[in-house]
Amino acid sequence: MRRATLSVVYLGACMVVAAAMHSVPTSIAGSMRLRGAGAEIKRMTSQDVIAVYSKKDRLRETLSDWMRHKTLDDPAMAELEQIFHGIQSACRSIADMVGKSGIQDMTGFAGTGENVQGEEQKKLDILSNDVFKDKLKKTGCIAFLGSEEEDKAIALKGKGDYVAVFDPLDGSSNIDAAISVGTIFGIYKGAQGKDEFPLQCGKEQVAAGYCMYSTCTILMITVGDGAHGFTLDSSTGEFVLTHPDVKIPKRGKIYSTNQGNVPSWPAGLKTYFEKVSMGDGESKAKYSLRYIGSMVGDLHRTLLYGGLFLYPQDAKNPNGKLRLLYEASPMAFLVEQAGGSALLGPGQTIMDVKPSELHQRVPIYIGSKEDVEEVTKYL
Ligand code: FDP
Repeated sequence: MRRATLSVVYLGACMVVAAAMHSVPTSIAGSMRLRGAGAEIKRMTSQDVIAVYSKKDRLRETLSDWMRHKTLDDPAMAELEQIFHGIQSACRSIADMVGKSGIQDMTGFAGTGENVQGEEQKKLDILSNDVFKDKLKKTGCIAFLGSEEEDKAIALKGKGDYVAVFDPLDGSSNIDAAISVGTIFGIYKGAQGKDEFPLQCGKEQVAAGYCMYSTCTILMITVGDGAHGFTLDSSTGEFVLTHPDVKIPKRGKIYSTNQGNVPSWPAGLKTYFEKVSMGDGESKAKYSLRYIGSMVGDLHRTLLYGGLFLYPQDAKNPNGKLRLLYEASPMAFLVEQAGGSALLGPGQTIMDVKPSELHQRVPIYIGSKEDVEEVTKYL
């Protein structure tokens, strides 16, 4: 074999060994091999490969590290750190179930009939609910749980002062078509000494977030100091910081809604959509419609690209469709932390609404500040 060919073989072997020993993604190893296979062959050692990989990926901060640092700065965060440990673990399991649902007979309806929301439960709704409840219970820090899939709030025997509300698998009507779905959660304090689930408004939340199960699994969270996104690295099982301190653009060019409901919406909204889609709104930009029909997916895009997500009141749902406690309020907290806004009407912030019951619904207009202000002028 010629010397140059031998070097290529040697380099390739290093990549394979390094990839196997240190989980170097084959894409990285591959791109290095291709670059080396040009006219001038550069000999790289496995140490070189590891150095590149370590710098770029291995040394990224994980969610566990991030929460640890928070607790080191403020020991009062210790229980919240435990809660996030449970949330991460639940989200990993749900991501795994969602990914395998098609091959493990976990798609379709559970056959349990409708839940308290009047919606038929999917198998994965039930499984995800069980996982999320179990992982939160095991933290020992939570006194009450409220879930979309449970008729009533659950009182736990733990001594904690925390309350967790969640929708374990939002957007589950999409699941059989392998479209993005997600988990949404909000965390409150103030349970100690209470016999009943304490209903609190969104601004009392101490943490909130969502986990999106899509082409990758992303956990977007806030503990009140910005919105931060962590992506699941499936080779290590860790959520790594990929979206630090997300800021939503002040204005976008996308609106996201079920436009099929326009005829039964407040009349002004029809005018709003006509204007922005013609480039005749306040920004003079021509808007596009993007609607997945899965709140977590639609909100994630809105957070990153800017624009507006809305689910208004309509003839069928006079108070809107989305639930205040475990959909609207956690998303409002996150979006506000990213510099956006979440209203249920002109000047009425979602975070200020005092809930009257666990499954209460609210209309929602959420996203870029200027877009939310503009659309609510039409109500
Ligand atoms: P789903 O019913 O599939 O669980 O809250 C429920 C939700 O999805 C949201 O994720 C989504 O934004 C909305 O309902 C979709 O509702 P429409 O089908 O009425 O558009």
